Amino acid sequence: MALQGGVMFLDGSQILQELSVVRDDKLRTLFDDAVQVSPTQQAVAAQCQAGALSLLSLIHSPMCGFTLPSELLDRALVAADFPADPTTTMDQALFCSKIWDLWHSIAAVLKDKPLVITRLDGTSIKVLLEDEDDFAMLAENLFTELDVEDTGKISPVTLKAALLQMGLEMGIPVPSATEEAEPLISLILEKHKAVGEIGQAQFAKLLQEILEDLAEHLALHPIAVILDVNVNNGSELKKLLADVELFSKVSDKMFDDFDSSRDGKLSRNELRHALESHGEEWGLPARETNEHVAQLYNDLFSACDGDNSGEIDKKEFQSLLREILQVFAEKLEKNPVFVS
Ligand SMILES: [Ca+2]
Ligand SMILES: [Ca+2]
Repeated sequence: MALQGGVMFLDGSQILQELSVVRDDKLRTLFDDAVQVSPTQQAVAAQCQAGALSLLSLIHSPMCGFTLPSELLDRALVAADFPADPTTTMDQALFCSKIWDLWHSIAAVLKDKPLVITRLDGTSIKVLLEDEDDFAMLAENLFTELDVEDTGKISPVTLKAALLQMGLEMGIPVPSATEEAEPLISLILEKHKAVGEIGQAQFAKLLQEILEDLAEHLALHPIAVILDVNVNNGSELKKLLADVELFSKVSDKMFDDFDSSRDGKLSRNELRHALESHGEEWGLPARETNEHVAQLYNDLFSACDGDNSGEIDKKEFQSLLREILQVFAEKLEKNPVFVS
């Protein structure tokens, strides 16, 4: 599992790796568990999904308490042709093979749309508390913001708002990121309940106690949260490249846009105009910048004009575009780009 700056990158390869060592008897045990939980045959299928999830525990992930987003699981269930009807009965062999398919589907879905996960284990909260000046400043700012009427007193219920405002960035589990946040925060706030309105000093003291408690709890029971970032790992590009028909369409559409004379050929000028008109959005240097850049544009034309006819036809354009996009796809696979 790739660790990048405290985040984990779940792209399905971890599941495939673990599945390669899962033995049949593990799957059969899952079936037995499912039957035991619900002895009736009809209920077995309903338990299959739970069984499938419990396979997560077989996948030795350092992430504690991580569950797949239901939307992702639903996609995988459909892809694996997993019986959606809870009255479907499955025997052991079918159950095992379906679970197996489901996990491969989950890996495939993750490959398409990897998840970026971070682990809240109280470390960042502790770091924050260690620096007394920083913490005092934070508490003061939060208090000022919450004291909207500027009375110097706030209701203790606003402590929750303070925590939410600190948010994931400071290592606080928030309900928008994890289901575990709400009960945990309620539990801890309940322990540090204040009566009546509180002033700034008391607010800072309470907040510190709450954070200490929260950090301690997270250290014992870390929570994995999915970060709201998209990952471009080149898989979309690869799909485009693999789909010959679609790729042709995309390439021809681009070609037609570039071919202003509509003669089905790109002249040197047409390619130059096309690149220049998109230059800024693509981050290309202007052709006039210097001789070296002008040469680059010439070289690109020559590279594209495979038969040296002085013009680029659709086929030549397509093969160059393919080459360029392939390089992008490979680079993105090695170094995915995170987009917030
Ligand atoms: Ca033309
Ligand atoms: Ca040519």
